[in-house]
Amino acid sequence: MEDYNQMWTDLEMDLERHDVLLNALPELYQSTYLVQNNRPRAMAYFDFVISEIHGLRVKELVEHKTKGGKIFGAFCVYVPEEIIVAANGICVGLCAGAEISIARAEQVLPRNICPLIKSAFGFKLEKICPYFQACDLVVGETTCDGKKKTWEILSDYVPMYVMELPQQKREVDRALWTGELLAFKQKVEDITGNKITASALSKATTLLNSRRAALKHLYDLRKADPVPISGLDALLPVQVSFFDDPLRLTQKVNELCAELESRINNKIGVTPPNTPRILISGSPMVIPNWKIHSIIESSGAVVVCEESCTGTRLFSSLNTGINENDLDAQIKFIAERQLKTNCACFTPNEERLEEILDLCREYKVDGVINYSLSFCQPYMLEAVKIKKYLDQKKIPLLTLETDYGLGDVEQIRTRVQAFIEMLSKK
Ligand code: BJ8
Repeated sequence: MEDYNQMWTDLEMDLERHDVLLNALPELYQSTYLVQNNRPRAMAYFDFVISEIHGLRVKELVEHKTKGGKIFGAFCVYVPEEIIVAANGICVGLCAGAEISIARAEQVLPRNICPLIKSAFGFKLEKICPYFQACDLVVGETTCDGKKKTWEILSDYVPMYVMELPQQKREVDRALWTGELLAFKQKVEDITGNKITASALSKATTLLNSRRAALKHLYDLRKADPVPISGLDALLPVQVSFFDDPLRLTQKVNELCAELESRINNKIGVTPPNTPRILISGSPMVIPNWKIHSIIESSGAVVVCEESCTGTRLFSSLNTGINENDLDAQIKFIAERQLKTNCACFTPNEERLEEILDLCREYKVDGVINYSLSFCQPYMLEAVKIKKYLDQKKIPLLTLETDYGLGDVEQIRTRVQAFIEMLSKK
């Protein structure tokens, strides 16, 4: 591996703490990913990305900056990447899934907020995330209270811009969100110095639509029985898509899909027939948060779908309204596409219940595991409605709440094993 110390130093990182973070990853990856049998060959690219997680891609970001390009950090799929790309910017996801930075974050933030927020905030405080360090602007949004109030504090450390996301989907909310997109477009133009044209926006939309379509194709292939890829392996391209080059990621996912198609044609699966098929629904799972998949798949079941922003919510609808000549119409279409993303921050959110049921049927799911990060109120509270709804549909549900620590792994494993055993007897 290339020596990136100079690059990290230039990004004003804390190299000692960063070493602690990076040194822990290979062992975790080995014991979670590389021990799996019968992995698709095309996963080699994603293994490589993980081995270079703070290297090659960051180097590309730095090169982009050297040429005058700007980097935007985001924490939510509601941040319109199309607008950033149309201004020749690069958007990277800054949500974090590692426990190492949480203690430092808790010196500033209250302890009882979700680990995703604390982990990311701690990354900035500790200066151990080169993606964070490379950002020219960090874009927050008013989704859950934890994020919303953290942005006020984070703005002491990094230039921030906050988008006001409505929590309902009425006409007035659509108008508000469209206005927010227009204001954001102006901000992106100011930061990059590039005017966003209708043609640039349509090109950016086409590019990101192709990434969404590739990921959707990957998920569609998981509907096969036997399933041609493990849940762990399928999750990784989604997680990587938050920071990798969109065009390259799309090509690599398409290569993976081609291999999976051939597996399906030859009836090659990663698990034996009748392995219980699980849908995970809930909070996002960010690298290196592979805990629940790992427990499920080492307990005799297979994860066939994630109803999550690191899953189907990332690509649930494509932006079909590309009008090369009309910028305002395109912005409206982006808003429409985004507002089909059923985050638990919306109320009411009946569409999400229906979406979960549809996914259960499409993926021939035996049971649902509702996953909430600790203190993630939107997803924990929505689990109450999901339980009632799935009970009526006679779909078994297990509800889990956990953080990034490994202290509860055995306790969760016991519950997951009992759930899978129950599914196997049905
Ligand atoms: S659209 S899911 S990416 S907000 S886990 S920080 S909700 S307390 S991440 Fe999300 Fe956008 Fe919604 Fe998707 Fe808060 Fe929950 Fe933490 Fe969360």
